[in-house]
Amino acid sequence: MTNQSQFPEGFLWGGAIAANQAEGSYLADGKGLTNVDLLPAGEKRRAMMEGKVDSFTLNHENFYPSHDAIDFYHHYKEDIALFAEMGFKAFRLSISWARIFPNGDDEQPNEAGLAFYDRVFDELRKHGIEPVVTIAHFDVPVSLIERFGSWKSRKLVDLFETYARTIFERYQGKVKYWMTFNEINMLLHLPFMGAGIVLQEDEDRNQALYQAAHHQLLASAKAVKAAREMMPEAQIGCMLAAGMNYPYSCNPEDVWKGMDKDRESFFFIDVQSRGTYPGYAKRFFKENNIDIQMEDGDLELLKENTVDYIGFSYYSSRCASTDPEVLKNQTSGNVFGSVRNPYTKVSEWGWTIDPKGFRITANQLWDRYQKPLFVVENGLGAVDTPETDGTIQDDYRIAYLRAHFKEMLEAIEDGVEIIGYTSWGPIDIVSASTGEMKKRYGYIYVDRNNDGSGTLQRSKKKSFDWYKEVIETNGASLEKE
Ligand code: BGP
Repeated sequence: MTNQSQFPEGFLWGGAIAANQAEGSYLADGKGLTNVDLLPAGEKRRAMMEGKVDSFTLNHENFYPSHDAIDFYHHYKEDIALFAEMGFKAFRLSISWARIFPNGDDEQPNEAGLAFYDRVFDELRKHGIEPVVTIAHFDVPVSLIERFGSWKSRKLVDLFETYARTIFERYQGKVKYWMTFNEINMLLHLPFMGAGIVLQEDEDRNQALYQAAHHQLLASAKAVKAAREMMPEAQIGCMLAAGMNYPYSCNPEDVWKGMDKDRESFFFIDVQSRGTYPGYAKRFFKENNIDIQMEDGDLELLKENTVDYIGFSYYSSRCASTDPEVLKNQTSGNVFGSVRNPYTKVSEWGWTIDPKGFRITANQLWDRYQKPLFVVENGLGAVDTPETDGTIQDDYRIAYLRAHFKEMLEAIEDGVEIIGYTSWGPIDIVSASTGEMKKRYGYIYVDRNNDGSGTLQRSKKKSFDWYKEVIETNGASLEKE
């Protein structure tokens, strides 16, 4: 790092959560049930997230972590005050579709749901914190899944547009930064968790998923169009689960495989940001007998309504190999498994830790799209054990974040335009992939355990003051460490 390196003025430091992982109150004030509310903790979770779902009713033998989560629904004032104390400039949260339209297609929006987010946005504004809103962070009203098959159906495109227009109308003036679908590429990996899609055993998986992807891409473009019409000041982006696939070796076969794997994710952003279906996708569709049903005007809609910025999450880089021996050695990392990289460490959950990969990925996205980037998720999921005096000495988290911040600064020095950074789970929340509370990302500890026990009391970890200083000095404090 050079002496001159610094984060741009007005850099949006903050944190990010999702409705279903934080709010709890899963049926309060008229909210409808969502796909995520059906995901139990424990062994059954994974298969359901992947699309193997045989019932849409709750089973009282299961524990469902989203139902109460950390009760942000009632603790939001206290939590936002703590974020303000850390000096947050931005806070990313999602709106739960089913709080606004409990069945997804109700005649009228649910006023109590709308009023909740009004209260949250007003509280953020009171503290000078810019809300960054994800319109859909994985959740779909169950009613739409049961009646239409969720995003497999084109019906959802217009219903999503109505939902988006409703919240734009209500919150314009309060919210400037919007994002359409969280980690849109998750649809290919965890279709039920990511998009409410159930797959039958005899169903052509690719056909179903890419048709659903087309519907989400249309819905995203319609939301962009509506945002432009209704809120000329707004910035609306897409959101990618990012992390480059390195070729495991310089064997050209491995290099090609890495590129191919990256394109599996870039496909979505290529459409959302460049506005056209890329040639490699058309070839993939042809070779796999995928026939995307389109209507007149679809391609124009996509072309004319591209995003303003690229939001992305970065937790891990990945490795691609064609060598069967190498392929045996796998590791996880934000859901997408990958060959284990011998040069990097992994977290307690097996996620690759690769700060340099953050710089590489940011450069890769910038080179490809030439649009401002917004890092809307990054962080370390770890077990935190309170000391006897109740303090939490999370030096491992500080080390992870420090290394990533330094690489983010390098990317900025490389010329990459990054407008902000919201770390994942600034307050401990439920893990999306495992449903655990034990996998913690926060600067703020929440006394809640995997089985739902605990007082929900909030307390500051060591990283709280550390992040506060980073924000206060706009990153200059990193120089002295
Ligand atoms: C991303 C999701 C988040 C979040 C994060 C961490 O995929 O957008 O919702 O949870 O990953 O994952 P986990 O909670 O499984 O540790």
